[in-house]
Amino acid sequence: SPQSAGPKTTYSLVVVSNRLPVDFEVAEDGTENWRTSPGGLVTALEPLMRASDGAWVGWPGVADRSFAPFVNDGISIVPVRLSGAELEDYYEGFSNDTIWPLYHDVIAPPSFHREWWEAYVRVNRRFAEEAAAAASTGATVWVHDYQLQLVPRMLREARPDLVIGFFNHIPFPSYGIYAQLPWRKQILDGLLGADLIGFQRAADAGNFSSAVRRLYGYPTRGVAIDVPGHHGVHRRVIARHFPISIDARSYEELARRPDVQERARQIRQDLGNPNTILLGVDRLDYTKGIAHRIKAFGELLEDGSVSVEDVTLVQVASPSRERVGPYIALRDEIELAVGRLNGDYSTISHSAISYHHHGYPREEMVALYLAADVMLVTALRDGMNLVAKEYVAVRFDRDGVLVLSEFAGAADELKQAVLINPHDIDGLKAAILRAIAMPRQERLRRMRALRRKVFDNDVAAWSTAFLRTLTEGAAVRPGIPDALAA
Ligand code: GDG
Repeated sequence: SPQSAGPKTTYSLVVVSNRLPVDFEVAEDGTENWRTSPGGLVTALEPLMRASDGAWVGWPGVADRSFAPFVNDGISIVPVRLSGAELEDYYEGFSNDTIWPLYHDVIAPPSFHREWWEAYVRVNRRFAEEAAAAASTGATVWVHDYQLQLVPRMLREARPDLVIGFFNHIPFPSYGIYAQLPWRKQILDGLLGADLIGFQRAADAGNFSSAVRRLYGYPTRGVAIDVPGHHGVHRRVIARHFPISIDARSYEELARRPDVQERARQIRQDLGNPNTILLGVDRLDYTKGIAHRIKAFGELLEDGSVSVEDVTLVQVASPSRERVGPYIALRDEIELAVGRLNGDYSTISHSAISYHHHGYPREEMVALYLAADVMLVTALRDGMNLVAKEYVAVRFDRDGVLVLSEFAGAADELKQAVLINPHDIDGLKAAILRAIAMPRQERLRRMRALRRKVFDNDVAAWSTAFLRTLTEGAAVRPGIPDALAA
């Protein structure tokens, strides 16, 4: 087991996120253990946390269980307890059925329930208390995502000595949409407790600043917001974009492995050797535009532009939020559409859509990316979309075409992709046909440019830029005694 006892009690860098980088699991035979979930965030922060004596505060993935802090793989883990009822109200309710749909431009209608909000406040307070207890004097605390927007303010009240950063992984909506939120002022105030608030796109940061102006009237200048504090001393809060990325090199390394390449060949063969493999990889989420993609592909089959012998769509829809109402309805909708298309067009030897409601190991995902001639990212709204970047990182052969929604944050950087508006089904169909027929020279030219973008701004560059801006800003922050800002 990678864990060992005896962690120290305070740390100079504390990361706070809803989920820990480790999950507590109980197997069917009752055995219990910790499993590392190797996300990009962990990969990016691991070296920094080891070097600077860090701790990670978060929920371990099971309700109604308390765990003592422990060390896993050199990182101190501080588990936060959630009850089953809190999980329903704070996480499935307020986080995933109020904030998530609202911040994704109300693609699904957000539900507003006062008891969900109360649970959100209560759970945010618990995270803030755990983080405050784990942080040494003058420590840097980095809070992540929409589940924990009240934590920065709560932390600042308890610990004015701390340097506090917040990163929002999802979009921040325009004021007209944000204004629907009954607790719109409280959420802004919660976020403004941070010294630095990071967003995926410049437009998200702009939306946030304009909500602050509209609801609080605080003056903003560029990325700086002047927040009145105690005794007439103003704090300068920075709200700007830091587009997140992936550990590009590790994806390329996987793609270069002979067994992964062999698996990619096998996939193509098992699909009946079509000329073109189209691929979609998403959590099964209504923000990802899976239905739009299937509709466009279905019309291409219907009007005879493509045939199932020539083109197969592989769709991985990994299970997600399966107890939240709109997600249950979405699954039915998608699977009805897939079933219809396959019923109408598949032959014994060739499927129209090869559909998979599964999570796969990363090796299998990389083999799928390698096998795919065209990657379809058709999100209706997406903070960034890491799948687009992973596809690019994997294609060391510089081949493959990325079709990318303008509404994904990634479109700000990945301009050499074939950019589409997923609501425009005719435009999407034309883009798919264009991608299928794109000459090799053009594919190579575009992919080379895309790869430069992704490798130049990998996830290590992202976290370094965020933390440098956070700590450098804190050193010159007005209103904080130098001794604390050092
Ligand atoms: C949020 C924001 C933002 C998916 N299925 C499997 C699997 N995945 C992996 C992908 C990718 C990740 O999950 C999904 O990341 P995305 O960025 O595409 O989307 P969200 O989950 O919605 O993430 C998003 C992100 O936060 C980071 O800030 O980019 O906009 O919504 O890495 O590869 N991985 C494996 N098996 C699967 O079946 N192994």
